[in-house]
Amino acid sequence: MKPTFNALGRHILVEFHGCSAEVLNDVPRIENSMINAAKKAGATVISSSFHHFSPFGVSGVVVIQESHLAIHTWPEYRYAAVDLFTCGNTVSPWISYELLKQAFEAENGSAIEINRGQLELLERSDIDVGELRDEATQKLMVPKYSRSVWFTDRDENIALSIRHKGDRLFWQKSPYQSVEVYDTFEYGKLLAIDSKVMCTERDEHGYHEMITHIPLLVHPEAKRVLIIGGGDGGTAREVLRHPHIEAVTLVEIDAVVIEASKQFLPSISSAFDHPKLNVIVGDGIQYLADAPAESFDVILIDSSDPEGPAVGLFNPDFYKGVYRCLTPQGIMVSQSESPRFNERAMVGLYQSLQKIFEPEAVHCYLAFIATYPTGMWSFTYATKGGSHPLANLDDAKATAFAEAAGLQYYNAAVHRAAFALPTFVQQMLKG
Ligand code: SPD
Repeated sequence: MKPTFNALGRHILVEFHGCSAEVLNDVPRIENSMINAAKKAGATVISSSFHHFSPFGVSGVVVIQESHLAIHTWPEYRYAAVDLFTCGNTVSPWISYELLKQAFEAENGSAIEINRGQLELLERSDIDVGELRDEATQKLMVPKYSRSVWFTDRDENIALSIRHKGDRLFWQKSPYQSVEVYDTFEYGKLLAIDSKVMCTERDEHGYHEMITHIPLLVHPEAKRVLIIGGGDGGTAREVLRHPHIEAVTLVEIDAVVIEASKQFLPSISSAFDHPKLNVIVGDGIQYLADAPAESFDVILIDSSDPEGPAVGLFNPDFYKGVYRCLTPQGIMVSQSESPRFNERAMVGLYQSLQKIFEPEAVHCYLAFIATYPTGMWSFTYATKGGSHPLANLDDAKATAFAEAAGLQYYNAAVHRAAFALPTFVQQMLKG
């Protein structure tokens, strides 16, 4: 059918009401829907750029050879504002309209169409633009499809965004949380829980080496290790590098985290079949409550952030159980969030542990984790029998271990330096 408009372009301004709030907050889903809507309408997609807004909403644009499709969403109002702007008569923007209405599960859609560059108001020049194009410009004109889609880990005030390849490799809502895997450009595969980065292939080493080797190179003779959380397997992999360890128990509440990691993060989950590793899918809090006293030499709390199922892993009662289950020379380390991203959790845990262990038996240390918001991450170390994390370190042994194991972050100097806290962190911990 011949187009009825007599203009250079068609601009359709769309209002979608009563949409699914969940869909409107989902960056990859919106990007995929917009690209699909552009393609099905007959457009040639050149690039896309989509970001998450804090605390809610997505903003993005799909550039097409025939102009663009743009969107901004307000999930809290179940509302999306969409612009469909197409030039020429080869694209049918109303097809995009219908597809997006379905994709966003909109109860109502309305739109107005404006003709842009009405021909009766324009005067065509004689210049043949084609003659003005040199060879280099012509090469640039060949459309090359590129996507700019971002995963964002944020709270109300701070966010970290990482660009990924656009598709979500894994997404499952378990009974506890939402588990996702993305393929990022700079950090390899990324595992996220409830939209927070848990680990990435490229910089997981800092976190997993520091939560593990600090206590294991200080404890005189650890044999039995308990990991609470750690469903990606990275901490277990590091623990099992120590040949004197006889048994490792890993208690992860969410089987979906283990499955996603086994499927998409093989370098991190590589120890799951190790004969010394006993994996229990269950509640770590209950497990510890039922465990015999003095049953572990080292306990590592490799939790997600204190939301959802991990809230209890920041509770003082849980750490009373940790204390009870440690052997007399036992050491525990817990991931304790970022001084800037979650000061309350970090300081709260430190102060609770000082009450449960002796005040001088508790030490905070830091590591640089580029893919966690602010990049500065803390761990809290507590010892039952007085093993000081620096006085009890044998540097030569730590160096030999780190070299033989081919570690990427931990070494004896980093071990010592990690306990040197910036003044503002010292002040936070003093309360
Ligand atoms: N905000 C990120 C906190 C994640 C801490 N645990 C990560 C699990 C990696 N094994």
